[in-house]
Amino acid sequence: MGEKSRILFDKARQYIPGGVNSPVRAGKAVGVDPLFISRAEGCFLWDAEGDRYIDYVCSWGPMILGHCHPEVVRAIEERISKGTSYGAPTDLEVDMAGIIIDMVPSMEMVRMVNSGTEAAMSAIRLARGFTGRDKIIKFEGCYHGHADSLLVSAGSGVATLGIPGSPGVPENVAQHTISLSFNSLDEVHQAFDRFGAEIAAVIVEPIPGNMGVIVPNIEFLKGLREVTLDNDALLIFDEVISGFRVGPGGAQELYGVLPDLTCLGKIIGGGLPVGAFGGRREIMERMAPEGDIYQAGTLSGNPLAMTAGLVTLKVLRDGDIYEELEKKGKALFTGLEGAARSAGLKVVVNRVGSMGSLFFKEDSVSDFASAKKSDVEMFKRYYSGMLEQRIYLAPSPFEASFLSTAHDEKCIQKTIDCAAASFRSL
Ligand code: KE4
Repeated sequence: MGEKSRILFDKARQYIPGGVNSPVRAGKAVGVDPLFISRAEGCFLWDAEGDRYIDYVCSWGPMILGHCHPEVVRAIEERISKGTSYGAPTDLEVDMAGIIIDMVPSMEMVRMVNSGTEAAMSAIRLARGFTGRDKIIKFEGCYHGHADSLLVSAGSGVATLGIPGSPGVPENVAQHTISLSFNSLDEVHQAFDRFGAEIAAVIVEPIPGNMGVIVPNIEFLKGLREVTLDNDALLIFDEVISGFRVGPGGAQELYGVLPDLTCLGKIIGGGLPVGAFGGRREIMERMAPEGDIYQAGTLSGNPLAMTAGLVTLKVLRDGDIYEELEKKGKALFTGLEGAARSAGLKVVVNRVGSMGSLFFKEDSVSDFASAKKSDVEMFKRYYSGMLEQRIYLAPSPFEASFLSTAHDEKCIQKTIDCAAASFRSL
């Protein structure tokens, strides 16, 4: 870490808990203090020292077109002269809702919010209000933001009631959440056998990105659709990461499984704060002011954020960038896997399109239990080795790396070469 970042971090810790406005940025999972970033362009970040890094965090997913995409920048520059926020509806929100509904197969109506947390929290409240039921099922290792109902760890046994995942989450809130193993349909059936008529919804990241990337068993996703339909419960896909990342219609289009509600975020803001939730019309019409289920937001549908998001989604809709991202994702992760094997290391690489993770582990990683068995200490050494060579990875073994359209062959090859050097030093 450079001197300027160190000074800034020392000062930040006096004013901000942990010196950061979101915990994972502090780098505790890898034992490395954070770089303070001064600017970004394309696939590059520059830290406070002015050193340039190849960026695979991409703001945790949003920057699929790279930083400072010219069309996005130009659109924001033009829009800002019209004001930043009105607290009143604009044509931009109509256009944004329209393009999201066009692109996401299950969407008939959508409500804009300001974060993925808000999207998931609102979708849960809507599911509970619509079904009149209180319990929800989530999966260990899946993260849906920090709303109380979703900061819950698994109970003692399969299909038992959840326990608070953080101080401040009341027991009586956690007990409405059942946390099961991803990719395990048996556990889901056991939970429905036990609590069926009380379960409002199942919420799942169809392609988990918060335990590292897990490639879903498609039969698992199809099974979730079936069991929720059989029990009059709703299926909620949290596509805050996978939405518009793995294809124009997200994981639901890729795998052909249509949920009742979808949570979105990250990419739809083009780097500005945006979330959204939506789905079947008969469900969404229960939202105030049309219906009786309340949710609100001062800056929801903010004109600048809509501008950045609209331009981003139009480029994704009208360009043929997903084939390019698939090629780049495959080149990078195949290269990393080959470099690790050449260094005699056993690694598991999980990838879907331009999102992927590398685990230091011999056999597969298909859920949180297997992800946690990977060698985290070795990941820390790999992470530091890459950072020293100015490759900026997510500071946790349980996060995804992302490519953008701005990552070119030269950067990808440099990254593979740096990884080879890092692997040899492990
Ligand atoms: P936000 O409230 O951070 O916008 O979104 C919450 C959220 C919801 N659903 C999924 C699938 C998510 O991945 C997230 C947020 N992702 C984390 C890291 N993977 C954001 C990084 C952070 O927490 O600082």
